[in-house]
Order: sequence, then structure tokens, then C-alpha cells
Amino acid sequence: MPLLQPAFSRFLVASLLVACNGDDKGGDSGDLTLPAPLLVPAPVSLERDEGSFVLDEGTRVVAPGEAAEVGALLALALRPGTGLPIEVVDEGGAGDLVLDLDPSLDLPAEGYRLEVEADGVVVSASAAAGLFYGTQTLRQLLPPATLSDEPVEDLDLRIPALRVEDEPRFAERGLMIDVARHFFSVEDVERQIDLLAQHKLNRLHLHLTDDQGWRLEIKSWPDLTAIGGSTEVGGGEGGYYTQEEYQALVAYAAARFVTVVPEIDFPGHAHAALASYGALNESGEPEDLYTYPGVISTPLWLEGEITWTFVEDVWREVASITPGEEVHIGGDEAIDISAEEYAEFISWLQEVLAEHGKTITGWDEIGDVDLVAPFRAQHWWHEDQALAAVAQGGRLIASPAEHTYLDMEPDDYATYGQTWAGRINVEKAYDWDPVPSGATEEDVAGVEAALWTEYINSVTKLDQMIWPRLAATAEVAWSPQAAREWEDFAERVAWHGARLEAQGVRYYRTHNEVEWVELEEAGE
Ligand code: TNX
Repeated sequence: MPLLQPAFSRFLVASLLVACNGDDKGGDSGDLTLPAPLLVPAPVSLERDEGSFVLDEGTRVVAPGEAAEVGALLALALRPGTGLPIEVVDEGGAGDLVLDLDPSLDLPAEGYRLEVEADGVVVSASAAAGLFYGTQTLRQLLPPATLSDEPVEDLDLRIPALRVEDEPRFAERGLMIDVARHFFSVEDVERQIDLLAQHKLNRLHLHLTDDQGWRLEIKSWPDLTAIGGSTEVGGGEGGYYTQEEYQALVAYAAARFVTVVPEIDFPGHAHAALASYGALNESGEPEDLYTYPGVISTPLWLEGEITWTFVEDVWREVASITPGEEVHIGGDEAIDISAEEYAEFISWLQEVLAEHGKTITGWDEIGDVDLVAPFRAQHWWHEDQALAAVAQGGRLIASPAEHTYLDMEPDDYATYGQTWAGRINVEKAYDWDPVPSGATEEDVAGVEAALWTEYINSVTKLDQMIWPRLAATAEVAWSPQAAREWEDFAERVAWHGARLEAQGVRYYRTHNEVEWVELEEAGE
């Protein structure tokens, strides 16, 4: 397999930056004529060199063998905004963007090395995921306008010469979207998946069921969607994913190195199921559909034998369309259920899912139940329960409400959103460490932000609440704690706003903390 690489022998390190920042922005630092790239999330290390690589009509993506899919995605991403043909080929070298997938490289699967010299660019990785992340960094080295879906005239397509070495701090980095309170279509979710992947996030947790709606087809219990999926908060028409649509979504995500983690939330939050089937209620009569925003958390009828059969049926189907090992069983806010009944249900469910080859994640509350490791507790509010999970060998997904709950208002100027966990501006989303006191780095599997959607009833609001705060979460999850500093991030995220704008993301410009950069000002 001939793989020509540009020579990197004359690698002159003109400046060394841990993480990356804008210290030498503005072209006044010796020979470095281009501003330092303002990358989000910050890489582990970035060293600048003199000169630059120029993308032009002849630039190709060289992506042999297993690098081909990542190469195709890179070309697809670069063509519209640059207006360049960017062919994908198997062989090449000088003047090209070379993707080098070499399993013998001493890099973790999601790590990469990116080398830019005047005569070529090489991204190297030991696995396709790392290669993909290297290409996401590469995209951020170009002007933000290149991220738009139409060519912009007179763009400066120089990439500063540099070398980046990078790998994530945490293995799990994600976003939860509650599609139960308000339903969002496959296209709306896929658009967010593209954005997640650009931020090196690798997990999308879908909260598929709640009191106000049931959003995934279950073939053995069709009224869950026919009735439970027929509305949403506010009484709108709701919606649901057929299993085929859901599988297509999972595949779309997988192609971008994002794993979809499905959540079916039991034994609380079960109102939509109880409204769909009379038989699931002690009375034999279905509940009325519930379309208000307030949390009611109607519990399953655990005395009814049919309830356990129902839960088994649901999970058999969901497990069968979940390629990943992890599933989310919910388990939060099980009001009106005794601790004993709760524990019996959760440990039984862990066994049921183990038979399907699945490991479970649940909200904090499952930490009090005797479980079999491995399992994960998603820490949102109850630190004692999260630490109880750790004490019995569980690992944490860090989602503390005061830093990661994207349904909270971003600041006092916001016109909608919740405040029970406080207001979360970008600094608040950024300035925290996912390792709680009493736990170690190894106890934390990952970091996830959560968008609950009681008050999020449009795609614009989805954008505004997720962005730019999720960019902060992405850096919390990816970049080394020691290299993170708010002042530095504030400058990078300001510039990053232009990248979001170029893609039509209606991000919320928080007040009085960041000097947001307009796309037009973001250097062409
Ligand atoms: C708490 S967080 C909930 C959700 C609500 C959210 C609103 C969690 C596990 N449960 O049911 O949507 O607060 O902020």
C-alpha cells in the first residue's frame, strides 16, 4: 500500500503551546503570519511551525483502505464551503490531505496526530475514530466560513503549519436529548449528531419515554406509539420513530463515531405507557394522556404481573435494535414506589438486560440498589447515591445539573428555560471538574450534558439551549483538566460562535461573559 507522506524532517518548532490559545494571534509573532488556531475542544498539545499549507483546486484527500470512509466524510465536509473539488484517492502525497490509519501507532483509538507543513497535511491514527477526530481538528484550522454549505468568495484557504497530538480525557462524551416531552424528527436529531461529532462527542443518549410521550415503536405493544406517541407537552401532535427509522438514526450516528444510548425510563415517568394500555393499570382503565410540563412521574403498577411481561417485551425489542452494549434504564424519581419494590425491579431489570448482553446505566437513584458491576450511574443531583454506585464498583457519567442541564436558562436575559439548578452560562458549563470529591478519575466513565424539553418546543430553541454550552461540555470531557482555563476558552468559544453561525446554528450569545465574534468578522 503506497502511502506517500510529506517529509517532516525540517520540523521547526517556533512556538509551543500547551492546549491552544490565541496568545500570538494577529500575526505579530516573528515568522508566524497566520493567527493561532482557536480550537474547540483544546487539544492535548499544539506546536506551531513557520509557513502554511494552502488548500487549492488540486488538493485531494488520500484515504486508502480502512481510511476511506473517514476520507469520504472529510471531502464531503470540505467541498461545499471551499467550493473545491477535493477528490478522494488511494494514493498521493505532496499537496494532499493524507489520512494514515496505522494500527501499530502508539495512540489510543480516539487519539490522533495532525501534521501540517507547506507541502502537505497528514492525519495519523491507530483507528478510524482517531482519524475522524483529526479531520475535525483540521476543519477548524480553516476559516469558519468554510463550514457553510455554500462557497464563500475570496476565502483565505491557508492552514498554519503545526503539529497537534491529541486524545480524549474521558471515553464517554455526550448529550442527552429528551424527545419525550417534545418530539424531534430524525432530521432534527441527525443535524445535532453532525454537530456532536464535530465537537469530538461520541454519545447521544435519547430519552425515549416519559409521562408526556412514548417515542419508539414497540411492535408487540403498538398502542405505546399509536396512543402514547400521539401528543406531547402543550398538546401538539407528538410523533415517534419506527424501529426502521431508529435503526437508520443509529447507523447515521455510528458512521460519525457516535453511539446512540436508548433510554426507556421505568419504573417512574411511565404515564404515557399507562395511558396507552388499560391493562397496565390496577383499575384496568387507561390513564388520560398527560400534556403539561410538570413532572408527575406516574409509577408502573408493579403488583400487576402483566407489568413485568410488558417491561420484558419492551426491552427485548429495544435490545435487539441496539448494537452497543449500553442501555439506559432511567430509574429516576420513582415516587410512590417503596425502596424495596424499587430495588427488586431495578435488579431484576439488570438481569433481564444481562441476558440480552447489555450493561445498564441509570440515573443516580440506582446507586442505592445492590447491583452487579459493571454498570453506570448517571450523576445528576444526588451525590450520595452516585458515590454509593461507585462504592459497589459502578462508574459514573457526570451530568451534574448545575453545570450540564441545558434546559436551565443561560443567563438573566433568557426568555424561557428552567432555573431550579441555577442559571448556566458558558463559564458555568465550562468551569468544573467531572470527578466529584470522593471518586477518582477512573470512577468516571464520561461526561454528558442533558437537554430536557418540557419548554423546548422548536428547533430554534433546541439550537439555542444546546449551543454554545455543549461546546464547553465537549472541552470538559475531552481536554486535560490542567490545560483548561476559562479566560482562554472564552476567547476560543467566541471565535467558535462564528463556526456555529456558518452552519446555521442559532446559538445563544450569552451576555457579559464572552465577546462573540460575528461570522463576517471571522477572517476570510
Ligand atoms: C429532573 S433529571 C428530571 C427530569 C426533568 C428535569 C427538568 C432527571 C433524572 N429527572 O424528569 O425533565 O428534572 O429539569
